[in-house]
Amino acid sequence: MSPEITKHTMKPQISTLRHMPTFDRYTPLTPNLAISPTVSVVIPAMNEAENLPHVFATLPHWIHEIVLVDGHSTDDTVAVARRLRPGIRIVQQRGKGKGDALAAGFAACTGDIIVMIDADGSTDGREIIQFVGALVTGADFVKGSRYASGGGSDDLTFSRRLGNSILRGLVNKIYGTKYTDLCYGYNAFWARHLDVLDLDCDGFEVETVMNIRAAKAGLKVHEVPSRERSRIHGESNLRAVRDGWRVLKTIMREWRRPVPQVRHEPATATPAADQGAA
Ligand SMILES: Nc1nc2c(ncn2[C@@H]2O[C@H](COP(=O)(O)OP(=O)(O)OP(=O)(O)O)[C@@H](O)[C@H]2O)c(=O)[nH]1
Ligand SMILES: [Mg+2]
Repeated sequence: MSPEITKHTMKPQISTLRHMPTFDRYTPLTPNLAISPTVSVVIPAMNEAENLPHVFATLPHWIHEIVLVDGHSTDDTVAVARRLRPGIRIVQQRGKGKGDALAAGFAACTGDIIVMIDADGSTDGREIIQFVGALVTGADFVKGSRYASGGGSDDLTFSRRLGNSILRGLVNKIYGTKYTDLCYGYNAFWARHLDVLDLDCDGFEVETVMNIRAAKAGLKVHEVPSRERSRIHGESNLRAVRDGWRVLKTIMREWRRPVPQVRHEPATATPAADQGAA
């Protein structure tokens, strides 16, 4: 490295330092990493009382809030959630479906970052740090991917794999994306992008809507590998043909939808705003 470059990179970045949050705003996640944004976790849950202890046991201690969206459960979902986490925020969804539940949960969040995970024990809260890590280092929207290297699924049957692969291929072709997964319930994003996502769908097409709108708006989308387990107790609410058809109609409908406007990063510098020293 030439002496000039060394000198240049050693300069303190005054403009960045000026916008750094004060020390007390940082939450340590590991001995090597502390972040200033707060993290909300949204969990849609319909009759998942038996699974909640497993799900909550994987959630990291540094989460700012858990928002559980109850889908008119007829079991003890809400009571179990309150017993396990007395500080939990419960949102009762008004309508029906996972999309409707997530929209209600997102609207109730107070964190800077929103992570969505399932309540059936299939998604592991210990992966949240990877989603958050990608966001604080530059991503706007982070997709969990079961097909990325290091990811996987115990839950995908042959027909679901085939359906997901056809629908994903269609999205990549139409919207110019390079997604390796499409219909997966583990995702995270900066809360300021909620306007871009502008959720207005009811069912399991919700992840497709989010993925397409993020791409159309030009958000920086990263994928992180994720390992999906089979649900622990209870039965799936997904109906492959019905919901696959809904996803297909969504892919076509979104094509004609106007491109949403992105809200840019505020002046407070995160590493995302760090343009580098050179
Ligand atoms: N609040 C609410 N949650 C829902 C609704 N439908 C599904 N969920 C939750 O959304 C998550 C995903 O639903 P699942 O039934 O597991 O569907 P899936 O993961 O696509 O299907 P499987 O792979 O078979 O488990 C779970 O936490 C459900 O409890 C709903 O109408 N309202
Ligand atoms: Mg599931």
